[in-house]
Amino acid sequence: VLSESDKSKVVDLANRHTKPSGTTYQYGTAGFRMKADQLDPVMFTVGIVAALRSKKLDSKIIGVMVTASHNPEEDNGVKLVDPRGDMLEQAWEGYATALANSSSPEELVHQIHQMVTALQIDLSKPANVIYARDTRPSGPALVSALVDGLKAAPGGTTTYTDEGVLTTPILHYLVRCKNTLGTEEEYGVPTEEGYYEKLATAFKKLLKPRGSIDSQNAPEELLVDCANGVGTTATEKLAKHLEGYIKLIPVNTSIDKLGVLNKGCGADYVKTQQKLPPSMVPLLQPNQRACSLDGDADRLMYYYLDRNGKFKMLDGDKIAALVAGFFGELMEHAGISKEELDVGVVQTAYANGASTHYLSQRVPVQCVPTGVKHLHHAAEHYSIGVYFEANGHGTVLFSANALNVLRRHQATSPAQQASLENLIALTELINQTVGDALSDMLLVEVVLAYRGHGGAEWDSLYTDLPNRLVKVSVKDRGAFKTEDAERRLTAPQGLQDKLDALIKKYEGGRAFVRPSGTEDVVRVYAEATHKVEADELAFKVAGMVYDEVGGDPASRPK
Ligand code: G16
Repeated sequence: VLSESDKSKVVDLANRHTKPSGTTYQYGTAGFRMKADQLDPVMFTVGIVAALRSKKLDSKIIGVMVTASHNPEEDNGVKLVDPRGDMLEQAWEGYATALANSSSPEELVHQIHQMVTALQIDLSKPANVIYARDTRPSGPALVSALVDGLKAAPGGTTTYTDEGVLTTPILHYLVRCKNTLGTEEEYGVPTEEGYYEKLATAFKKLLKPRGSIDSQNAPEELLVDCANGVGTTATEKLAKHLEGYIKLIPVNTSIDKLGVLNKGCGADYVKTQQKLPPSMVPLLQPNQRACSLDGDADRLMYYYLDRNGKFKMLDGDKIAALVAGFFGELMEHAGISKEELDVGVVQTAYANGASTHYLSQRVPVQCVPTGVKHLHHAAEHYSIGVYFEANGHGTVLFSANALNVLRRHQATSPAQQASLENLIALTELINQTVGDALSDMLLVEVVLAYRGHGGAEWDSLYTDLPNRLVKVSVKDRGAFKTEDAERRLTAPQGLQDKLDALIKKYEGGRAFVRPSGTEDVVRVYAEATHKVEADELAFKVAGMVYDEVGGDPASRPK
């Protein structure tokens, strides 16, 4: 299938990006992710895959995002974005992995040949790709490797555009906007400014200017921990569009300083440490809420200090509970029945048991494996699909039918009409392509303002079961296999039985073990009725995990 000149182009360029022997790459939870200094050859092959994906989909625009999100600054990663702005179709992950693991340029040519034949890709079609990166210092060099891959793509011309330094959700937004431009499904103005404008316009429709009744409960200002990452510029730009409505105050904004990205701050810090980022301590007052983004601004964690100044966390589960209830309420107020539009929630095994209990009494709730790609697809089965991971990664999806129902619905009173307009504005405010911290933040503020609630009232929807997350470094995390949406282990053999026997001893005990798809660790989650027991259970399980497969003795959980 590949012409001789195509083959030599691939070989020539691949020679500049050879894979170190002994390294194995895997398209994981959120694409390829590892120490940045190992990624060069992967970036090259991802460039080829992106171009082939575009050719396969009639030259539609494919996105490539270079980021390692919440991971440490020295990591980096790359993920592919499909034409509607969602994650790469899973069937292609295997091809991306096979190309990345080619042991030589000639082997790479062979793998491309296999892929093109199996997928019947018409190579003569042009390809269109856009890419962006987060603020990591390793980004520019990795982007050069990506561009070499795009240049190496066989067949018709590959056109590519550098969208610069952007948040992950903005890149997803751009991909969808560009692919739908001029169609009935037009999603928005395909520019970064277009994104801010779209969010701000919807927010202003929902929350009338300060001074009017609707907005009296909105905070004067909101502290936004930007994790010293790309969320800083996005928050600053969005803030300008929201002047007079809400004042966003970015904190942790050192994007040019080395070594501080996600360090002691950001959404992952808050979720795993269950405490305020130290930089927030002098800034936050009792009864005040604030939020944290992660390194590429696709995760959001809220928190507040109660009236005694005690830290309280409002995670992705709490956001799901807040938002799902709000849609139910607005639909009722707009005169839209549950038969016309169903609301459903998608979670993962990390969802706090109390949140699952609370939500299940109100709406259908589904549990899927970790990774936005899994949640997103499950949420598409509902008219209004709310999906959030406990770590704050999520969004709300509206089906095509839901949008039609909203457009056609005839309100019978001014109050119904107002609720209907609010529902329609929410479809504009919420990023439909992927979890988006900034869009989710505005959504939360809208719901709280409507209800006249602050952090404490929101928090009181249900009380989290005490829980603990532990990472275990083991020799081979590949030895751990799971089933039942990652809630049970099938390998190593016999370990799940031992875990079951242990968990039974704890009141309200629940625990599971799964290999991470973004870090070289095994994750352990445990919850129980009492905090000490949740902690003890987590560490006992972690010890069992370590003892099963071994690893660095220094990292045996204590
Ligand atoms: C990524 C994924 C999330 C996932 C997280 C942790 O987040 O997008 O869906 O929850 O990794 O995954 P794992 O436990 O497999 O390491 P992010 O924000 O880093 O892109």
